[in-house]
Amino acid sequence: MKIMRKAALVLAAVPAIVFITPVGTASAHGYVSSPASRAAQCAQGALGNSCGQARYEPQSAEGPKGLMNCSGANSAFRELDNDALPWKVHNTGSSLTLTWTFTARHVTRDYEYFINGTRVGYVSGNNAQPSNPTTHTINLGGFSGRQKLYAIWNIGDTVNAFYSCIDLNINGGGGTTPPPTTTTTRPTTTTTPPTSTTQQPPAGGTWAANTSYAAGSTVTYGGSTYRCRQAHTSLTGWEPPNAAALWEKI
Ligand SMILES: [Cu+2]
Repeated sequence: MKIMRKAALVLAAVPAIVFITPVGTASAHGYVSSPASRAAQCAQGALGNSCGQARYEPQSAEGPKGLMNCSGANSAFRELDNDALPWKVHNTGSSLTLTWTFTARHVTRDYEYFINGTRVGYVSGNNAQPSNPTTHTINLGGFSGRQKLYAIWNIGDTVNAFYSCIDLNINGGGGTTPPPTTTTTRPTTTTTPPTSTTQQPPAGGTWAANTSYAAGSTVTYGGSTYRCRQAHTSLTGWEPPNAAALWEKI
């Protein structure tokens, strides 16, 4: 009788351990909570069910360092990369204060902020644990109008980073930023034939890991051709068919 009771106790204890562990791990990370990043808006329920896992874990858009996207190329968070969703846009001047909320204060290498490929902010993490929350003020420089700010938290003791995207309207421009008008003054006397300046995306040959790809470049893989959606350095596992956030089949 005594042995039976012991066995029942052990059996009851095992599932509890099995289920508690993954939940604890999954909740551990961080995101930009203010101004509300795309993931924060998802967690607030602002986009209903169109957010995938970000609705429940805004802090978990984790991926390898060096990406330029909102999901960390993590397919459970791919909705964050969708510019067509009705993201709330935050109006700001050229100085922007952001708040990171952490559910685990990982040792931090640094924070990087990018707009359109330009790094507009950098804060060292001194390879220390950040305080929670952590606030940064960055200068958005010459950018105006509708912009997507990439906020990246680079972890100090893993290969990974956490990605947040914040949709901004800088300096009240509104709408989309018009492309800069090039005022080329041509001498009227010489009638030079127009040189054909067809912008052909650079052909990158066959896809390879550990290669830096620019947005718009093309590669072949498995007999298909793909166009790079956003600049990144490739890694094994990010083959074009596996990384829809990075590669578009053409
Ligand atoms: Cu974590």
